[in-house]
Amino acid sequence: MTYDAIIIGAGISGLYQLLTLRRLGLSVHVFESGTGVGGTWYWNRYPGARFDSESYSYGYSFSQELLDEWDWTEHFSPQPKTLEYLNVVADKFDLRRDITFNAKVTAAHWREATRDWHVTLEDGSTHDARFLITAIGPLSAPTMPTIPGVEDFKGFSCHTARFPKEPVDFRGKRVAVIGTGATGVQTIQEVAKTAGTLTVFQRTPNWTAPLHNSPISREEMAEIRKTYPDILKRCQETFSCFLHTPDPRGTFEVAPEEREAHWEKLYGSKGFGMWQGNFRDILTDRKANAAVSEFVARKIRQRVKDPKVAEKLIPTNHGFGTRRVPLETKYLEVYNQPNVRLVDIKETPIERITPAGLDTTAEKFEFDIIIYATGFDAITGSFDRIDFRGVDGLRLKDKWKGGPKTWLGVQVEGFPNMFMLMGPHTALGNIPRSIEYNVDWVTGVIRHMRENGLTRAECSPEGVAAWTEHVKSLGVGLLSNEIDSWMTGINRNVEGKNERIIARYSGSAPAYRARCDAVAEGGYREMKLG
Ligand code: NA7
Repeated sequence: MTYDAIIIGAGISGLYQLLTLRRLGLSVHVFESGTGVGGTWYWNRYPGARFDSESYSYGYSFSQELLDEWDWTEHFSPQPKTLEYLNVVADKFDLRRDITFNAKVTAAHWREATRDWHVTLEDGSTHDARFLITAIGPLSAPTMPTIPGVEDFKGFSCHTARFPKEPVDFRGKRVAVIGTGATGVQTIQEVAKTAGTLTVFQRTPNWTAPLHNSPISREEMAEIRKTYPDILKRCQETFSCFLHTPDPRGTFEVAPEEREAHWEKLYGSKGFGMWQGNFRDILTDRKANAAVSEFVARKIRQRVKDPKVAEKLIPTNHGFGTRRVPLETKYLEVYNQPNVRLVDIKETPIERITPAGLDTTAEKFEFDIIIYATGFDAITGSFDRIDFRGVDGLRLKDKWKGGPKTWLGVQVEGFPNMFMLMGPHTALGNIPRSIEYNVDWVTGVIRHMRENGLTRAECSPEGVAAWTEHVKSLGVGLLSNEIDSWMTGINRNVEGKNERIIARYSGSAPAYRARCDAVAEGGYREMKLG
Protein backbone atom coordinates (compact mmCIF):
# COMPACT_ATOMS: atom_id res chain seq x y z
CA MET A 1 0.00 0.00 0.00
CA THR A 2 1.06 3.59 -0.50
CA TYR A 3 0.44 6.30 2.09
CA ASP A 4 1.46 9.87 2.68
CA ALA A 5 2.94 8.89 6.02
CA ILE A 6 3.84 5.69 7.84
CA ILE A 7 4.25 5.76 11.59
CA ILE A 8 6.06 2.93 13.34
CA GLY A 9 4.50 2.27 16.74
CA ALA A 10 1.11 2.88 18.37
CA GLY A 11 2.28 4.14 21.74
CA ILE A 12 1.69 7.60 23.16
CA SER A 13 3.65 9.31 20.40
CA GLY A 14 2.38 7.21 17.49
CA LEU A 15 -1.27 7.68 18.44
CA TYR A 16 -1.02 11.45 18.68
CA GLN A 17 1.04 11.70 15.50
CA LEU A 18 -1.59 9.68 13.65
CA LEU A 19 -4.27 12.09 14.80
CA THR A 20 -2.42 15.29 13.87
CA LEU A 21 -1.40 14.08 10.41
CA ARG A 22 -4.86 12.75 9.72
CA ARG A 23 -6.27 16.16 10.66
CA LEU A 24 -3.86 17.66 8.14
CA GLY A 25 -5.55 15.56 5.48
CA LEU A 26 -2.78 13.02 4.96
CA SER A 27 -3.32 9.32 4.42
CA VAL A 28 -1.52 7.87 7.41
CA HIS A 29 -0.93 4.34 8.57
CA VAL A 30 0.55 2.97 11.76
CA PHE A 31 2.31 -0.38 12.00
CA GLU A 32 2.42 -1.76 15.52
CA SER A 33 4.06 -5.03 16.54
CA GLY A 34 1.75 -5.55 19.55
CA THR A 35 -1.86 -6.64 19.37
CA GLY A 36 -3.12 -3.39 20.83
CA VAL A 37 -2.33 0.28 21.36
CA GLY A 38 -0.30 1.63 24.26
CA GLY A 39 3.40 1.07 23.53
CA THR A 40 5.24 1.10 26.85
CA TRP A 41 1.95 0.60 28.68
CA TYR A 42 0.96 -2.25 26.41
CA TRP A 43 4.23 -4.14 26.82
CA ASN A 44 5.17 -3.42 30.42
CA ARG A 45 2.38 -5.30 32.16
CA TYR A 46 4.61 -6.72 34.88
CA PRO A 47 3.20 -6.78 38.42
CA GLY A 48 3.35 -3.37 40.05
CA ALA A 49 4.03 -1.34 36.87
CA ARG A 50 2.90 2.26 37.28
CA PHE A 51 3.78 5.92 36.61
CA ASP A 52 6.41 7.74 38.59
CA SER A 53 5.00 11.00 37.18
CA GLU A 54 1.79 12.39 38.65
CA SER A 55 -1.01 10.95 36.48
CA TYR A 56 -2.56 14.36 35.71
CA SER A 57 0.81 15.67 34.54
CA TYR A 58 1.32 12.66 32.28
CA GLY A 59 -1.89 12.31 30.24
CA TYR A 60 -2.42 13.98 26.88
CA SER A 61 -3.24 17.69 26.99
CA PHE A 62 -4.30 18.24 23.37
CA SER A 63 -8.00 17.61 23.90
CA GLN A 64 -10.07 19.57 26.40
CA GLU A 65 -12.82 17.00 26.01
CA LEU A 66 -10.46 14.22 27.00
CA LEU A 67 -9.26 16.22 30.01
CA ASP A 68 -12.91 16.78 30.96
CA GLU A 69 -13.96 13.17 30.54
CA TRP A 70 -11.13 11.06 31.89
CA ASP A 71 -10.79 10.37 35.60
CA TRP A 72 -7.44 9.25 36.99
CA THR A 73 -7.98 6.98 39.97
CA GLU A 74 -4.54 7.15 41.58
CA HIS A 75 -1.96 9.89 41.83
CA PHE A 76 0.47 7.53 40.07
CA SER A 77 -1.57 5.45 37.70
CA PRO A 78 -1.09 1.68 37.60
CA GLN A 79 -0.40 0.12 34.20
CA PRO A 80 -3.86 -1.45 33.66
CA LYS A 81 -5.56 1.93 34.13
CA THR A 82 -3.08 3.67 31.83
CA LEU A 83 -3.58 1.04 29.16
CA GLU A 84 -7.35 1.54 29.54
CA TYR A 85 -6.80 5.29 29.10
CA LEU A 86 -4.83 4.82 25.89
CA ASN A 87 -7.53 2.49 24.57
CA VAL A 88 -10.16 5.11 25.39
CA VAL A 89 -8.08 7.66 23.44
CA ALA A 90 -7.80 5.27 20.47
CA ASP A 91 -11.57 4.77 20.46
CA LYS A 92 -12.53 8.38 21.09
CA PHE A 93 -10.48 9.60 18.12
CA ASP A 94 -11.28 6.55 16.00
CA LEU A 95 -7.60 5.77 15.58
CA ARG A 96 -7.73 1.99 15.14
CA ARG A 97 -8.94 2.12 11.55
CA ASP A 98 -5.50 3.37 10.51
CA ILE A 99 -3.46 0.94 12.60
CA THR A 100 -2.33 -2.55 11.66
CA PHE A 101 -1.51 -4.60 14.74
CA ASN A 102 0.79 -7.63 14.85
CA ALA A 103 2.80 -5.81 12.22
CA LYS A 104 6.50 -5.64 12.97
CA VAL A 105 8.55 -3.34 10.77
CA THR A 106 11.86 -4.97 9.93
CA ALA A 107 13.26 -2.57 7.33
CA ALA A 108 12.73 0.94 6.00
CA HIS A 109 14.71 2.08 2.95
CA TRP A 110 14.77 5.55 1.40
CA ARG A 111 14.24 5.74 -2.36
CA GLU A 112 15.63 8.90 -3.85
CA ALA A 113 13.98 8.49 -7.24
CA THR A 114 10.47 8.52 -5.81
CA ARG A 115 11.34 10.46 -2.68
CA ASP A 116 9.66 7.96 -0.44
CA TRP A 117 10.27 5.28 2.17
CA HIS A 118 9.91 1.62 1.31
CA VAL A 119 8.88 -0.20 4.46
CA THR A 120 9.02 -3.98 4.93
CA LEU A 121 7.15 -5.91 7.60
CA GLU A 122 8.11 -9.22 9.19
CA ASP A 123 5.45 -10.98 7.10
CA GLY A 124 7.25 -9.82 3.95
CA SER A 125 4.63 -7.27 2.89
CA THR A 126 5.88 -3.87 1.77
CA HIS A 127 4.36 -0.40 2.08
CA ASP A 128 5.49 2.99 0.80
CA ALA A 129 5.13 6.49 2.12
CA ARG A 130 6.56 9.94 1.54
CA PHE A 131 7.11 10.45 5.27
CA LEU A 132 8.36 7.99 7.83
CA ILE A 133 7.82 8.73 11.48
CA THR A 134 9.47 6.58 14.11
CA ALA A 135 7.41 6.36 17.29
CA ILE A 136 9.35 3.42 18.64
CA GLY A 137 10.22 4.69 22.10
CA PRO A 138 13.52 5.20 23.92
CA LEU A 139 12.99 2.20 26.23
CA SER A 140 11.29 -0.46 24.15
CA ALA A 141 13.92 -3.00 23.16
CA PRO A 142 14.10 -5.38 26.14
CA THR A 143 17.34 -7.18 26.85
CA MET A 144 17.73 -10.56 28.48
CA PRO A 145 20.88 -11.14 30.52
CA THR A 146 23.74 -12.91 28.84
CA ILE A 147 23.78 -15.63 31.48
CA PRO A 148 24.28 -19.16 30.17
CA GLY A 149 21.29 -21.49 30.38
CA VAL A 150 18.45 -18.94 30.16
CA GLU A 151 16.66 -21.33 27.75
CA ASP A 152 17.04 -24.32 30.08
CA PHE A 153 14.77 -23.21 32.93
CA LYS A 154 11.73 -25.48 33.22
CA GLY A 155 9.52 -23.18 35.31
CA PHE A 156 7.85 -19.95 34.16
CA SER A 157 10.22 -17.15 33.27
CA CYS A 158 9.98 -13.91 31.35
CA HIS A 159 11.32 -10.40 30.92
CA THR A 160 9.28 -7.72 32.66
CA ALA A 161 8.48 -6.08 29.32
CA ARG A 162 7.04 -9.35 27.99
CA PHE A 163 4.69 -10.42 30.77
CA PRO A 164 1.66 -12.44 29.64
CA LYS A 165 -1.76 -10.80 29.41
CA GLU A 166 -3.24 -13.27 31.91
CA PRO A 167 -2.27 -12.50 35.51
CA VAL A 168 0.53 -14.65 36.97
CA ASP A 169 -0.26 -16.14 40.37
CA PHE A 170 2.70 -15.88 42.73
CA ARG A 171 0.94 -17.32 45.79
CA GLY A 172 3.09 -19.92 47.47
CA LYS A 173 5.61 -19.85 44.62
CA ARG A 174 9.39 -19.64 44.84
CA VAL A 175 10.14 -16.53 42.82
CA ALA A 176 13.42 -14.97 41.69
CA VAL A 177 13.83 -11.41 40.39
CA ILE A 178 17.05 -10.49 38.60
CA GLY A 179 17.61 -6.73 38.33
CA THR A 180 16.93 -3.82 40.65
CA GLY A 181 16.33 -0.81 38.36
CA ALA A 182 13.06 1.14 38.32
CA THR A 183 11.28 -1.93 36.94
CA GLY A 184 12.85 -4.39 39.37
CA VAL A 185 11.92 -2.19 42.33
CA GLN A 186 8.24 -1.99 41.26
CA THR A 187 8.13 -5.73 40.58
CA ILE A 188 9.83 -6.76 43.82
CA GLN A 189 7.59 -4.69 46.10
CA GLU A 190 4.48 -6.14 44.43
CA VAL A 191 5.55 -9.78 44.14
CA ALA A 192 6.75 -9.82 47.76
CA LYS A 193 3.12 -9.35 48.84
CA THR A 194 2.08 -12.85 47.75
CA ALA A 195 5.09 -14.97 46.82
CA GLY A 196 5.95 -17.97 48.97
CA THR A 197 9.57 -16.90 48.81
CA LEU A 198 11.17 -14.09 46.85
CA THR A 199 14.90 -14.02 46.13
CA VAL A 200 16.26 -10.79 44.68
CA PHE A 201 19.49 -10.97 42.69
CA GLN A 202 21.08 -7.55 42.85
CA ARG A 203 24.17 -6.55 40.91
CA THR A 204 24.10 -2.82 41.64
CA PRO A 205 21.84 -1.21 44.23
CA ASN A 206 20.05 1.95 43.10
CA TRP A 207 19.15 4.96 45.18
CA THR A 208 15.37 5.09 45.58
CA ALA A 209 12.87 7.57 47.00
CA PRO A 210 9.30 7.06 48.24
CA LEU A 211 6.49 7.52 45.71
CA HIS A 212 3.69 8.32 48.22
CA ASN A 213 0.94 7.16 45.92
CA SER A 214 -2.71 7.38 47.00
CA PRO A 215 -6.14 6.97 45.43
CA ILE A 216 -7.90 9.95 43.84
CA SER A 217 -11.51 10.27 44.91
CA ARG A 218 -14.13 11.64 42.49
CA GLU A 219 -14.22 14.90 44.46
CA GLU A 220 -10.44 15.20 44.35
CA MET A 221 -10.44 14.50 40.60
CA ALA A 222 -12.98 17.29 40.15
CA GLU A 223 -10.59 19.63 41.97
CA ILE A 224 -7.60 18.43 39.92
CA ARG A 225 -9.60 18.98 36.74
CA LYS A 226 -10.19 22.61 37.67
CA THR A 227 -6.45 23.11 38.00
CA TYR A 228 -5.46 21.46 34.71
CA PRO A 229 -4.49 24.81 33.15
CA ASP A 230 -2.07 25.46 36.03
CA ILE A 231 -0.72 21.88 36.03
CA LEU A 232 -0.03 21.94 32.31
CA LYS A 233 1.42 25.44 32.43
CA ARG A 234 3.79 24.36 35.17
CA CYS A 235 4.88 21.33 33.16
CA GLN A 236 5.74 23.67 30.29
CA GLU A 237 7.88 25.81 32.57
CA THR A 238 9.87 23.23 34.53
CA PHE A 239 13.26 21.85 33.52
CA SER A 240 12.08 18.35 32.56
CA CYS A 241 8.30 18.89 32.24
CA PHE A 242 7.61 17.35 35.64
CA LEU A 243 5.62 19.16 38.31
CA HIS A 244 8.94 19.25 40.16
CA THR A 245 11.85 21.45 39.22
CA PRO A 246 15.20 22.12 40.89
CA ASP A 247 15.30 24.43 43.89
CA PRO A 248 17.33 27.48 42.81
CA ARG A 249 19.38 27.36 46.02
CA GLY A 250 22.70 25.55 46.34
CA THR A 251 22.95 22.76 48.92
CA PHE A 252 25.40 24.63 51.13
CA GLU A 253 23.76 28.02 50.75
CA VAL A 254 21.26 27.02 53.41
CA ALA A 255 21.87 26.28 57.07
CA PRO A 256 22.32 22.59 57.98
CA GLU A 257 18.98 22.40 59.84
CA GLU A 258 17.14 24.00 56.95
CA ARG A 259 18.81 21.64 54.48
CA GLU A 260 17.83 18.63 56.53
CA ALA A 261 14.27 19.92 56.86
CA HIS A 262 14.08 20.46 53.11
CA TRP A 263 15.24 16.92 52.40
CA GLU A 264 12.80 15.53 54.97
CA LYS A 265 10.02 17.41 53.23
CA LEU A 266 11.04 16.15 49.78
CA TYR A 267 11.45 12.58 51.01
CA GLY A 268 7.95 12.81 52.50
CA SER A 269 6.33 14.32 49.38
CA LYS A 270 4.79 12.69 46.35
CA GLY A 271 6.74 11.80 43.24
CA PHE A 272 10.06 12.89 41.86
CA GLY A 273 10.65 15.84 44.25
CA MET A 274 13.67 14.26 45.93
CA TRP A 275 15.35 13.82 42.52
CA GLN A 276 13.95 16.60 40.35
CA GLY A 277 13.03 19.18 43.01
CA ASN A 278 16.22 19.07 45.04
CA PHE A 279 18.86 21.80 45.42
CA ARG A 280 20.14 22.92 42.04
CA ASP A 281 23.66 21.52 42.49
CA ILE A 282 23.10 17.94 43.70
CA LEU A 283 23.80 16.52 40.24
CA THR A 284 26.83 18.66 39.49
CA ASP A 285 28.64 19.32 42.76
CA ARG A 286 30.38 16.31 44.30
CA LYS A 287 30.09 17.54 47.89
CA ALA A 288 26.40 18.39 47.48
CA ASN A 289 25.80 15.01 45.91
CA ALA A 290 27.66 13.24 48.72
CA ALA A 291 25.57 15.10 51.31
CA VAL A 292 22.22 14.18 49.78
CA SER A 293 23.43 10.60 49.25
CA GLU A 294 24.29 10.42 52.94
CA PHE A 295 20.80 11.63 53.83
CA VAL A 296 19.20 8.86 51.74
CA ALA A 297 21.66 6.26 53.06
CA ARG A 298 20.51 7.16 56.58
CA LYS A 299 16.91 6.55 55.52
CA ILE A 300 17.87 3.12 54.20
CA ARG A 301 19.59 2.25 57.47
CA GLN A 302 16.49 3.37 59.39
CA ARG A 303 14.05 1.44 57.24
CA VAL A 304 15.92 -1.85 56.81
CA LYS A 305 16.23 -3.81 60.05
CA ASP A 306 19.22 -6.02 59.26
CA PRO A 307 22.26 -3.71 59.11
CA LYS A 308 24.10 -6.05 56.72
CA VAL A 309 21.19 -6.03 54.28
CA ALA A 310 20.87 -2.25 54.64
CA GLU A 311 24.51 -1.79 53.64
CA LYS A 312 23.99 -3.98 50.58
CA LEU A 313 21.10 -1.75 49.52
CA ILE A 314 23.20 1.42 49.72
CA PRO A 315 24.89 2.25 46.41
CA THR A 316 28.62 2.80 46.71
CA ASN A 317 29.60 3.30 43.06
CA HIS A 318 27.36 6.26 42.26
CA GLY A 319 25.73 9.15 44.05
CA PHE A 320 22.05 9.86 44.51
CA GLY A 321 20.30 10.93 41.31
CA THR A 322 23.16 10.14 38.96
CA ARG A 323 21.12 7.22 37.66
CA ARG A 324 17.35 7.19 37.19
CA VAL A 325 15.89 7.17 40.72
CA PRO A 326 13.26 4.42 41.07
CA LEU A 327 10.30 5.54 43.17
CA GLU A 328 9.06 2.99 45.65
CA THR A 329 6.28 2.02 48.01
CA LYS A 330 7.65 0.13 51.00
CA TYR A 331 10.37 -1.35 48.76
CA LEU A 332 13.01 -1.22 51.48
CA GLU A 333 10.66 -2.78 54.04
CA VAL A 334 10.28 -5.79 51.73
CA TYR A 335 13.73 -6.84 52.94
CA ASN A 336 12.40 -7.03 56.51
CA GLN A 337 9.97 -9.79 55.47
CA PRO A 338 10.95 -13.34 56.42
CA ASN A 339 10.07 -14.66 52.91
CA VAL A 340 12.43 -12.25 51.10
CA ARG A 341 16.16 -12.66 50.59
CA LEU A 342 18.66 -10.34 48.92
CA VAL A 343 21.56 -11.97 47.07
CA ASP A 344 24.48 -9.75 46.12
CA ILE A 345 25.64 -11.08 42.76
CA LYS A 346 28.71 -8.89 42.72
CA GLU A 347 29.86 -11.00 45.68
CA THR A 348 28.57 -14.33 44.37
CA PRO A 349 27.86 -13.98 40.64
CA ILE A 350 25.23 -16.05 38.84
CA GLU A 351 27.07 -18.79 36.96
CA ARG A 352 24.15 -20.18 35.02
CA ILE A 353 20.42 -20.62 34.85
CA THR A 354 19.56 -24.29 35.37
CA PRO A 355 16.42 -26.32 34.61
CA ALA A 356 15.48 -26.03 38.32
CA GLY A 357 16.60 -22.48 39.07
CA LEU A 358 20.05 -20.96 39.04
CA ASP A 359 23.53 -21.45 40.39
CA THR A 360 25.64 -18.72 41.87
CA THR A 361 29.30 -19.24 42.70
CA ALA A 362 28.17 -19.96 46.27
CA GLU A 363 24.83 -21.76 46.07
CA LYS A 364 22.28 -23.70 44.01
CA PHE A 365 18.79 -22.16 44.00
CA GLU A 366 15.46 -23.73 42.98
CA PHE A 367 12.59 -21.60 41.69
CA ASP A 368 9.12 -21.88 40.18
CA ILE A 369 9.34 -18.45 38.53
CA ILE A 370 12.25 -16.31 37.33
CA ILE A 371 11.56 -12.68 36.41
CA TYR A 372 14.16 -10.83 34.37
CA ALA A 373 13.97 -7.12 35.24
CA THR A 374 17.13 -6.60 33.22
CA GLY A 375 16.18 -3.48 31.30
CA PHE A 376 16.43 -2.27 27.75
CA ASP A 377 18.81 -1.57 24.94
CA ALA A 378 17.93 2.06 25.53
CA ILE A 379 17.66 5.11 23.25
CA THR A 380 19.21 3.61 20.10
CA GLY A 381 18.27 -0.06 20.64
CA SER A 382 14.83 0.21 19.07
CA PHE A 383 16.46 1.83 16.01
CA ASP A 384 19.17 -0.84 15.82
CA ARG A 385 16.49 -3.55 15.55
CA ILE A 386 15.13 -2.12 12.27
CA ASP A 387 17.20 -2.02 9.09
CA PHE A 388 16.96 1.73 8.38
CA ARG A 389 18.79 2.81 5.24
CA GLY A 390 19.03 6.34 3.97
CA VAL A 391 20.53 8.00 0.92
CA ASP A 392 22.81 5.63 -1.06
CA GLY A 393 21.84 2.73 1.19
CA LEU A 394 23.58 4.20 4.23
CA ARG A 395 22.71 2.18 7.33
CA LEU A 396 21.54 4.13 10.37
CA LYS A 397 23.43 1.74 12.62
CA ASP A 398 26.66 2.64 10.82
CA LYS A 399 25.84 6.31 10.84
CA TRP A 400 25.49 6.17 14.62
CA LYS A 401 28.64 4.18 15.37
CA GLY A 402 30.28 5.80 18.37
CA GLY A 403 27.04 7.50 19.42
CA PRO A 404 23.96 9.04 17.81
CA LYS A 405 24.21 12.21 15.78
CA THR A 406 20.96 14.03 15.17
CA TRP A 407 19.49 17.40 14.46
CA LEU A 408 17.28 18.43 17.39
CA GLY A 409 16.80 14.73 18.09
CA VAL A 410 14.29 14.72 15.25
CA GLN A 411 16.25 14.17 12.04
CA VAL A 412 19.37 12.40 10.83
CA GLU A 413 21.47 13.62 7.94
CA GLY A 414 21.09 11.30 4.96
CA PHE A 415 17.65 10.12 6.10
CA PRO A 416 15.29 12.56 4.36
CA ASN A 417 11.62 12.72 5.31
CA MET A 418 12.28 10.58 8.36
CA PHE A 419 11.24 12.16 11.64
CA MET A 420 11.95 10.67 15.05
CA LEU A 421 9.63 11.10 18.02
CA MET A 422 11.57 10.78 21.26
CA GLY A 423 14.69 10.07 19.24
CA PRO A 424 18.20 10.26 20.69
CA HIS A 425 19.29 13.76 21.78
CA THR A 426 15.77 15.08 22.25
CA ALA A 427 14.27 16.24 25.55
CA LEU A 428 12.91 13.28 27.57
CA GLY A 429 11.80 14.02 31.17
CA ASN A 430 8.03 13.71 31.66
CA ILE A 431 7.75 12.02 28.31
CA PRO A 432 4.18 12.76 27.12
CA ARG A 433 4.75 16.50 27.54
CA SER A 434 7.80 16.25 25.29
CA ILE A 435 5.98 13.92 22.91
CA GLU A 436 3.15 16.38 22.34
CA TYR A 437 5.64 19.10 21.52
CA ASN A 438 7.69 16.81 19.27
CA VAL A 439 4.60 15.64 17.37
CA ASP A 440 3.25 19.16 16.91
CA TRP A 441 6.63 20.33 15.63
CA VAL A 442 6.92 17.48 13.11
CA THR A 443 3.35 18.14 12.02
CA GLY A 444 4.32 21.79 11.50
CA VAL A 445 7.17 20.85 9.16
CA ILE A 446 4.94 18.54 7.15
CA ARG A 447 2.19 21.18 6.97
CA HIS A 448 4.74 23.69 5.70
CA MET A 449 5.92 21.24 3.05
CA ARG A 450 2.40 20.47 1.89
CA GLU A 451 1.50 24.15 1.68
CA ASN A 452 4.59 24.88 -0.38
CA GLY A 453 4.55 21.83 -2.63
CA LEU A 454 7.78 20.46 -1.12
CA THR A 455 8.50 16.74 -1.11
CA ARG A 456 11.91 16.32 0.51
CA ALA A 457 13.10 17.41 3.95
CA GLU A 458 16.57 16.81 5.29
CA CYS A 459 18.62 18.39 8.00
CA SER A 460 21.93 20.00 7.15
CA PRO A 461 25.31 18.53 8.14
CA GLU A 462 26.14 21.82 9.88
CA GLY A 463 22.89 21.59 11.82
CA VAL A 464 23.70 18.07 12.97
CA ALA A 465 27.26 18.98 13.93
CA ALA A 466 26.07 21.99 15.91
CA TRP A 467 23.28 20.11 17.71
CA THR A 468 25.49 17.13 18.54
CA GLU A 469 28.13 19.50 19.91
CA HIS A 470 25.49 21.42 21.87
CA VAL A 471 24.15 18.20 23.42
CA LYS A 472 27.68 17.16 24.35
CA SER A 473 28.43 20.52 25.91
CA LEU A 474 25.27 20.33 28.02
CA GLY A 475 26.52 17.07 29.46
CA VAL A 476 29.81 18.55 30.66
CA GLY A 477 30.00 18.57 34.45
CA LEU A 478 26.99 16.33 34.96
CA LEU A 479 27.87 13.62 37.46
CA SER A 480 25.45 11.24 35.70
CA ASN A 481 27.69 11.21 32.66
CA GLU A 482 30.47 9.62 34.73
CA ILE A 483 28.26 6.66 35.63
CA ASP A 484 27.28 3.51 33.76
CA SER A 485 23.55 3.35 33.14
CA TRP A 486 21.07 3.18 30.29
CA MET A 487 21.22 6.97 30.30
CA THR A 488 24.86 6.83 29.23
CA GLY A 489 24.23 4.08 26.68
CA ILE A 490 25.70 1.21 28.69
CA ASN A 491 24.15 -2.25 28.44
CA ARG A 492 26.58 -5.11 28.99
CA ASN A 493 24.04 -7.58 27.60
CA VAL A 494 24.38 -5.98 24.17
CA GLU A 495 27.49 -6.20 22.05
CA GLY A 496 29.09 -2.84 21.40
CA LYS A 497 27.31 -1.05 24.29
CA ASN A 498 30.23 -1.00 26.69
CA GLU A 499 31.42 2.54 26.06
CA ARG A 500 29.65 5.50 27.60
CA ILE A 501 28.10 7.88 25.12
CA ILE A 502 26.07 11.05 25.37
CA ALA A 503 22.70 9.48 24.64
CA ARG A 504 20.36 12.12 26.02
CA TYR A 505 19.80 15.83 25.68
CA SER A 506 20.31 17.10 29.21
CA GLY A 507 19.35 20.73 28.78
CA SER A 508 15.99 22.13 29.83
CA ALA A 509 12.79 21.34 27.99
CA PRO A 510 11.88 25.05 27.63
CA ALA A 511 15.29 25.69 26.01
CA TYR A 512 14.76 22.73 23.68
CA ARG A 513 11.35 24.03 22.66
CA ALA A 514 12.69 27.55 22.16
CA ARG A 515 15.33 26.19 19.78
CA CYS A 516 12.76 24.19 17.79
CA ASP A 517 10.30 27.11 17.79
CA ALA A 518 13.01 29.32 16.30
CA VAL A 519 13.44 26.87 13.42
CA ALA A 520 9.72 26.99 12.68
CA GLU A 521 9.54 30.76 13.02
CA GLY A 522 12.45 31.03 10.61
CA GLY A 523 10.38 29.24 7.98
CA TYR A 524 12.42 26.02 8.36
CA ARG A 525 15.21 27.68 6.40
CA GLU A 526 17.71 25.74 8.51
CA MET A 527 16.51 22.57 6.78
CA LYS A 528 17.23 21.46 3.25
CA LEU A 529 13.73 21.52 1.82
CA GLY A 530 13.00 20.79 -1.79
P1 NA7 B 1 17.50 -0.67 34.18
O1 NA7 B 1 17.33 0.55 34.98
O2 NA7 B 1 18.48 -0.68 33.09
O3 NA7 B 1 17.83 -1.85 35.22
C1 NA7 B 1 18.24 -3.13 34.80
C2 NA7 B 1 18.64 -3.92 36.01
O4 NA7 B 1 19.01 -5.25 35.61
C3 NA7 B 1 19.84 -3.34 36.74
O5 NA7 B 1 19.68 -3.56 38.10
C4 NA7 B 1 20.99 -4.17 36.16
O6 NA7 B 1 22.13 -4.22 36.98
C5 NA7 B 1 20.34 -5.53 36.07
N1 NA7 B 1 20.98 -6.41 35.10
C6 NA7 B 1 21.10 -6.20 33.77
N2 NA7 B 1 21.76 -7.23 33.20
C7 NA7 B 1 22.06 -8.07 34.19
C8 NA7 B 1 22.77 -9.31 34.22
N3 NA7 B 1 23.28 -9.84 33.11
N4 NA7 B 1 22.91 -9.92 35.41
C9 NA7 B 1 22.39 -9.37 36.53
N5 NA7 B 1 21.72 -8.20 36.57
C10 NA7 B 1 21.57 -7.56 35.40
O7 NA7 B 1 16.11 -1.13 33.54
P2 NA7 B 1 14.63 -0.93 34.11
O8 NA7 B 1 13.74 -1.74 33.25
O9 NA7 B 1 14.58 -1.15 35.56
O10 NA7 B 1 14.35 0.59 33.88
C11 NA7 B 1 14.56 1.21 32.62
C12 NA7 B 1 13.79 2.48 32.54
O11 NA7 B 1 12.48 2.20 32.06
C13 NA7 B 1 13.56 3.19 33.81
O12 NA7 B 1 14.60 4.03 34.15
C14 NA7 B 1 12.27 3.93 33.59
O13 NA7 B 1 12.52 5.22 33.13
C15 NA7 B 1 11.56 3.13 32.57
P3 NA7 B 1 23.32 -3.12 36.80
O14 NA7 B 1 22.77 -1.85 37.35
O15 NA7 B 1 23.58 -3.04 35.31
O16 NA7 B 1 24.46 -3.67 37.55
